[in-house]
Amino acid sequence: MAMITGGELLVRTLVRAGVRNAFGLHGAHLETLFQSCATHDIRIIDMRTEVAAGHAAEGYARSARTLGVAMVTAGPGFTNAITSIANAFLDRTPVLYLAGSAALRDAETNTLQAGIDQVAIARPITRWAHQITTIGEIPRLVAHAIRIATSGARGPVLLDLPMDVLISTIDEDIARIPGTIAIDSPPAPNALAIEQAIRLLANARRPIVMAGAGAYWSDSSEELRRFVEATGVPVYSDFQAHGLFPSNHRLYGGTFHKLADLAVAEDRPDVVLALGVRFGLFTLGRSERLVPARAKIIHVEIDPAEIGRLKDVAVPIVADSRETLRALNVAASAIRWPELSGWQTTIRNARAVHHQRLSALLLPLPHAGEGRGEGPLPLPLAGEGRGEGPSLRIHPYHAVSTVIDCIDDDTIVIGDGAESYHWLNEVIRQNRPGSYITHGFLGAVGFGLGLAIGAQVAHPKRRVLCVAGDGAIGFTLAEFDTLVRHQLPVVVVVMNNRSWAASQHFQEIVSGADHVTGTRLGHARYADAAAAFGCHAQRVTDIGELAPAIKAALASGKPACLDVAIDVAPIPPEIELLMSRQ
Ligand SMILES: Cc1ncc(C[n+]2csc(CCOP(=O)(O)OP(=O)(O)O)c2C)c(N)n1
Repeated sequence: MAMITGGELLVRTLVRAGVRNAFGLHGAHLETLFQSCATHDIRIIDMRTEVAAGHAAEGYARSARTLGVAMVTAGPGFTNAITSIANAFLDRTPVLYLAGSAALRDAETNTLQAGIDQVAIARPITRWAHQITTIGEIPRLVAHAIRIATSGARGPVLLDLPMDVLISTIDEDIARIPGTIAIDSPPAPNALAIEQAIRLLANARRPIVMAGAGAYWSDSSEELRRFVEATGVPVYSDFQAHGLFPSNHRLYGGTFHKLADLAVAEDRPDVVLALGVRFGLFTLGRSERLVPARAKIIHVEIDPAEIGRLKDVAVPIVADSRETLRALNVAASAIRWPELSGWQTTIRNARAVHHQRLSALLLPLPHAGEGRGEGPLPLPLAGEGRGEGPSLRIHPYHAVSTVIDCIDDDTIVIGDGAESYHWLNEVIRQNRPGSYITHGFLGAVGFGLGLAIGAQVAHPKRRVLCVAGDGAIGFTLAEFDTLVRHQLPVVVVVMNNRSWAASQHFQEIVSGADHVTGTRLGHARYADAAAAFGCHAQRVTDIGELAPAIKAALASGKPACLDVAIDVAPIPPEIELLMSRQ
């Protein structure tokens, strides 16, 4: 007979569930967890703020398609993690948040880091939140939390762990850990619905597949490719499903927003197979700019509440995307599929025209001071243009194109900021799923460095590159220290336009160019800040320096920061589309 602590029992349950890494920031309330993680070789990536630790757990979960774990201490540790919990909730990312809390016996004593009901706060932004009050129940409740987080419509769960429960002890022979923790049993579609779907698709003249986050989480790349090869139906994807279908495939149309390029009525989709798509922000809400009202929708979604939310659905299928594709592939093989080459050419042409329009933006190169709202700034940029008249700043499209041209297919790209990531959306191309992680429904600026840390821990052999606005990177600057301490060679590209550009442009459009207020940033030297933490760092002021700088950053094998002088004037096409939506 051996006695073990609640913390030890919890960590043994995590080990049984296959957890190898966790992200957190210490507090006395978590001490047993930290000690037992060390005993069991669960690596804790100790970070500089809980908000980034939460985002790192999200980045880990999203890039590895698995459970992420974040450990945050009682009170302020928990409250700092709220943005991440909300982000994971809206994007359905499976993260287990383990939050310390005051000892149960200290209830209502005005004790340290207590007095707030963490479970009540977490409940509306988790799939399940619960306080564990008895040591013997730890394995059962941890297993329950993990099952909820990782199955069905996934999402975050929170366990509130009172300090006296974690430090109390139990005979290890009594504390049984469940044999089965995660469930792998994705729901299959109904046979009649598959028949209806196949009939609609086979009779369509302009069918498309829209692949959403559900298609990514159900790991449907192979089945999707088989379906497209058998039927010739072109594919669009949202950001979470980016790379699920190769970006360079002749039947790939682009991200959902590119559907807006199919402007002529007779060139728009008539049947849509929406795989794991949640209609809303990324399909332009109620607007018909992307999916016309008369298009017949076959909507495959694991959560029935998503079906019919914004669009009438011809064939509802409440099931897993991969299981549905499997059934569609069986049915598709018995059918002669119509010739779709005209429709495929329309989509390819739309893609080419979009690309040409963007390329034209770079000729001639715009100058700082000529662009909308840039205006003369009171101080010259440090190390640049001092007393030499206006400096040339780099067009954001030129910058992101150069960045993408310098990385290989295997690189995981994180998009943060606002306009920065909208520009990135225009050029990102990938052949592997889970390799582009960017904003979801919460739109939480500042989450990029945390996400990048999680992705790099999940994929130590792959390169991770984070593109962030200067506003965004400021949220978690101290995480450059985490990169250095944990030897995570993430390359960060700061799109330094000395502005919260999306906010500034919004003001210019809505309130007028003379009413820009509270949205400019100063002359911060992000490369110097990162260098002070021990990163490889370089300031880039000329487009010709950018590619060599990226290559040098990658070759350094160290965490790196490139601070790139970006022209604030250009507005990304996606923002124009969002601003003009009906
Ligand atoms: C946490 C958070 N605070 C504020 C906002 C509102 N907001 C949306 S876009 C934006 C500007 C982002 O600026 P920056 O990170 O510099 O990126 P840029 O637009 O310049 O590429 C802000 C402040 C937000 N979405 N999230």
